[in-house]
Amino acid sequence: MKNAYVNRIWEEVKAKNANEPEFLQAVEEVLTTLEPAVDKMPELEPNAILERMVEPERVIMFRVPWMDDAGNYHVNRGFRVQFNSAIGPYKGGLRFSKEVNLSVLKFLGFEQVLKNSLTTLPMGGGKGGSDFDPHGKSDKEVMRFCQSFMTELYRHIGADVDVPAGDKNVGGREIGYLFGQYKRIRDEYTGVLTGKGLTFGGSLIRTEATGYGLIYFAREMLKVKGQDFKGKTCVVSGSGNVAQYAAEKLIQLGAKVVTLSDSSGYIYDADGITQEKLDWVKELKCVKRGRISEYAKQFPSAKYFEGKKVWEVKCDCAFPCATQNELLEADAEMLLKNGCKLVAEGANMPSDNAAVAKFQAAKIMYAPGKASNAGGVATSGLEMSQNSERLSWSAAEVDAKLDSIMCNIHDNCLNTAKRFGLTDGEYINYQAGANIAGFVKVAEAMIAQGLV
Ligand code: NDP
Ligand code: 2IT
Repeated sequence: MKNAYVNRIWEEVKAKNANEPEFLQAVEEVLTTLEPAVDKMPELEPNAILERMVEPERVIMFRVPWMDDAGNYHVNRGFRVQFNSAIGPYKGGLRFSKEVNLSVLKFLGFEQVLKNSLTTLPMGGGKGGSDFDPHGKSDKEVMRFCQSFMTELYRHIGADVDVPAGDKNVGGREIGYLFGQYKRIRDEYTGVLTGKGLTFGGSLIRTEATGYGLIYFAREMLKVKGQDFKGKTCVVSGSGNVAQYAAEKLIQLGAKVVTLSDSSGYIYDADGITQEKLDWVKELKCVKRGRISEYAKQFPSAKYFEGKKVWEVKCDCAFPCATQNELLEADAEMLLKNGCKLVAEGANMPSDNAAVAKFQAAKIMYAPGKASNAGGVATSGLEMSQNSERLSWSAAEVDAKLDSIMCNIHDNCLNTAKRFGLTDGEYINYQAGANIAGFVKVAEAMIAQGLV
């Protein structure tokens, strides 16, 4: 890194957080692209803005004891990382997964600060979760875990303080149990969580929002080049919330979606996944909580590849929608070799920094998750607005707002890239555009609010 201030911060972050690889990866990705902005903003260093941007305002860590159906006791670790509240209450999801630790949640919280800034809505950034894995647990076990988790978390959150939502392995079922326990302990009915059920304050289109928003963003990228999705072959990884609705919107826009995956392997459907097949997947994943391999048993046009990743499939566009570091340098090389021209991230940090470097060097269209997956949290912001005014907007109204927010984010990334000379002919560096646009707004708010 050439800028002396950026370089100093990077060395300090590495020294202080040496045992947090995911957090370091996320910070490095951002710092390497911020230099053009930092060069032009001499006020950042005397205000210690970068120092404060890389340090969470508060980290809460707690014990979560719970009992399984057989009466055995278990203890998991719970977290909430309240990263930055310069532009609004902390906002961000909860992840329940074996992989959850401070490094993972700090990377997610750090990304969330910039992502929420891009949404144009007044939301700070936070993230939380637990190393509890709901796979294979009964509904009652999940309920008891969620109640115990909230029995500590409730004192740290609130509709104007910190508003959690779902993330990996935290969907409608978990949010329902968490909300019920919060309401019971606090004895108040507020929009303290988003992603709630439609009968108790949830917003229409929140379930669809991350996946739909991703495809709205990618549609805008194609539009810049005079293209659209009709007839394009698309690979999608994951088969959870984000993947399902990314695939759905792609199908609606005329693309041919040929893959879905989970952590065991992927399915390739040569005929393309139709809405009917996707409805079957939704039932499989959300109700039966089954594995994607079952798709190949159900539909003869599909094959299942155990232990493999979707990136080996020839495609025009790729949408990583599963998890961090699922798309590495060799995967990027494979995609490029097979002619892939667009990668838009539904997951958070799915491509590692070496893979991103390959996309940028090849000058394909590449959208970083913090811009292209921001539709989920943006619609959470719309759920907060509806809860505050005690009203529910129609699906069409929320979807139109989501679409317009994604267009705004796209244009903001594009125009910021142009302003800082990060375009080259047809090529647009959306990654740097997103990081700079997200960062500058938060930095300006922090400077205005003094040393806090
Ligand atoms: P879900 O839990 O609904 O789905 C996750 C999917 O990814 C599952 O199919 C899961 O399979 C699969 N998966 C998990 N780990 C791996 C792995 N190592 N390799 C391949 N597949 C894997 O989560 P979401 O869809 O909500 O989240 C997916 C990503 O999108 C995450 O990175 C999340 O942070 C991000 N995101 C989510 C938003 C939201 O609103 N939900 C908003 C913005 C970003 P398995 O069952 O085997 O674990
Ligand atoms: O990563 C994310 O943006 C989310 N998991 C959604 C967060 C939210 O508050 O809706």
